[in-house]
Formats: sequence, C-alpha cells, structure tokens
Amino acid sequence: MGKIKKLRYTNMILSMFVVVFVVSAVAMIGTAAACHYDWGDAPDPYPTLTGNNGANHGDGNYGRGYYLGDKWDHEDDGQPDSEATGDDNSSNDDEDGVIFGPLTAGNLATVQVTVIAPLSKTGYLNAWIDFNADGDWADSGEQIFTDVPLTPEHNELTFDVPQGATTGTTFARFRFCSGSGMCSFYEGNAPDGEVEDYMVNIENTEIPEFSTIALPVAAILGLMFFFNHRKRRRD
Ligand SMILES: [Ca+2]
Ligand SMILES: [Ca+2]
Ligand SMILES: [Ca+2]
Ligand SMILES: [Ca+2]
Repeated sequence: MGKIKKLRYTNMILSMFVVVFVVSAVAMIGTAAACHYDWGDAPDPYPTLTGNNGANHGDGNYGRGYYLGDKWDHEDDGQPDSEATGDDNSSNDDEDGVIFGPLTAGNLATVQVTVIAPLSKTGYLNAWIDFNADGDWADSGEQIFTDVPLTPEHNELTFDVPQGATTGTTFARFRFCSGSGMCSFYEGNAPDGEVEDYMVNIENTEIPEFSTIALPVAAILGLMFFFNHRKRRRD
C-alpha cells in the first residue's frame, strides 16, 4: 500500500509539472507572438496615437516580414509630427518604401512603392491622401489604393489627383500587410505589415507660359489681317 501511495504522489507531482510547463509555454508563445508594433507619424488630428485608434502593425507573424521598403522598426505608440517624420527620426529610419512623383491637381500621378514579402508572396497595399487637407482621410476619393496586390520589389503605381484638390502640403498614409482586408482602413490594428506616413505637396495645374499662348494668337490675328487686307484691295 505504501508503494502505491508513493507512486500516486509521484504521478501527481509530475502531472503538476506538466501543467505548469504547458501553461508557461503557451504564455511565452502568446507574448512572443505580438509584443511589438509599428506606428504612423502623421500629425494630429490624423489617427496616429493609441487614443485616436492610430494605425499600427504587429510583429505577431515574426519571420513573415511584410514591409514597405526594407526596414521596419517598432514604437510604443504613434509619433505624430508636423512633417510626418516622427518615425523617420526615432530609432532607425524605416520610412523607406514610398517615392512620390509630382502631384498636380487634375493630373495622373506616379508613385513608386517598394515592398518586401517572404518567399516573394503577395501582400496588399492600401493608401490615402488627404486631398482636401481637412485633417482626415475620410472624404470621397481620398483612398487612392484599396487592397492592391503587390509582390517584391519595386512597383510603379498611378492614381488621379482630383481637379479640386487643395494645393499645398497635406498628408498621405500607406499600409501594407499579408491579407486582403487586413489593413484596408486608415486606422486601427493589423496583425502584421507596416504603416508609413508622408507629408506631400500638391501643386497647381500648370498654366501655359504667356509666349506659348501669345504667339499662336498673334499668328492667327496676323493671318486674319492679311486676308482682310487682300479682300479689301480686290473689292
Ligand atoms: Ca516604425
Ligand atoms: Ca519601411
Ligand atoms: Ca480629407
Ligand atoms: Ca513618416
């Protein structure tokens, strides 16, 4: 009987060890799965900080590495900055995935978006520009890309700058992640990927120089005068 009791006691101790080990392992995996987040740096009132449901991307899928550009770092919270360079200037500069061409109201614009995804898998891009410069990306036409599938590395994309876009500086947000619909809103959490915010400048539609208008008009007036003069002489 003494031996059986001792055996039961030993089994009970072993079972407790197994339970404690499993619970600890699950807790450790959970902690490692989502302990760091990349945040944006557009200025207030754009949704950048936790309190504004700022855009953020976890590293819960460590090793899956869906990045804009080839750099990614993490912050404790958003880094709002008047020129959207708060994240550029904190730790390493990981705002390296987007290069804009000229933005002119009423014209097609080009942007080069460089992405990294593991094993050349497809990731999904969403982007916004605050065309009316009212401090949000919620107005019609301000989402310039919606779940655009991209593969590494360089992607040249085009979008329309509305004719009525407010000229001057405004702000853009780009988000890239592993799943369609995962980061298709300009705020809130996505389990992986990256957010990059940029200050951009929208220029006026170019007005032709005076000489390019004046010369053809002068030529037409000259021809009209010549033909009228000849007609009067014939009469
Ligand atoms: Ca970052
Ligand atoms: Ca980056
Ligand atoms: Ca807006
Ligand atoms: Ca930035």
